[in-house]
Amino acid sequence: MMVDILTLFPEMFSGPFDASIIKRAREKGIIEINLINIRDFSRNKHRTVDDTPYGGGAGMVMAAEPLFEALDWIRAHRGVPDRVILLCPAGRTFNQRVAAELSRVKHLVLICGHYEGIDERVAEHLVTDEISIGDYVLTGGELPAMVVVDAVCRLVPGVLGERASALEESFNDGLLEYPHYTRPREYRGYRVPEVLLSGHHEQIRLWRRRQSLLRTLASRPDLLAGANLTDEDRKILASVMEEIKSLI
Ligand code: 4GX
Repeated sequence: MMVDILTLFPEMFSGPFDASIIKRAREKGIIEINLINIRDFSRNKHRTVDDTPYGGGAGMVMAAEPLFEALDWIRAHRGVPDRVILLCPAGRTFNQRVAAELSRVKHLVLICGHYEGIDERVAEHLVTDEISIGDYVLTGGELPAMVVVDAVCRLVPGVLGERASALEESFNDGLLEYPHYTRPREYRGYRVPEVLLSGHHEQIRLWRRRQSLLRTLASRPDLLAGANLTDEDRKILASVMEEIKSLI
């Protein structure tokens, strides 16, 4: 997969994309991430990329020209991208389903906006998708771009190890994770649940599934509606509900 990121601050990306899993995926050539400075496509002598808004008002607006020029350059040198994504508060909210969808294409372009916003002609004639990472206001589109690239790239085949990606496929069925423990079995008097030390694989599986269901019910009940529940899960949940009824 190729990801071209259009930004005024390419240096912001060095940390997250040069460590851990994304670093290894880039080294292996599974993903190629290119940082493109929008300022390089400004045609005026001061290399400006923003201007005052038509109609007046406070603040500055990112001009259309450098972004259209940058997209022309991308099309000429790297081919026509599958998606041109603008990170902005008005976009559809990013989630795992959107990440999975984007992980199946070959070439993404992400545009990171600044100031009060971008000349509307960019959204109208250049952008295919507008994405928001959530309802809060950031200073620019760079952090959202990092979030999107991280979540998308880990789903590209070969980026995670075989074990991790098998887990990703089959496992939690839209539920929260069960709690994890490692050595020692007792730390400052805090003990690891006995069942995990028992070696009874079936009991451990049931305990973990019940923990996933309990956690989801307690912290994110909204997820249960979209979860992939088995008959066994429904039985576990029914017994949990009976237990709650007996308490009240
Ligand atoms: N999820 N922001 C972008 C500037 C801007 C405004 C309009 C394009 C159009 C955000 C978010 C977010 C603040 C990034 C405004 N760019 N982006 N920026 N939340 O708050 O994606």
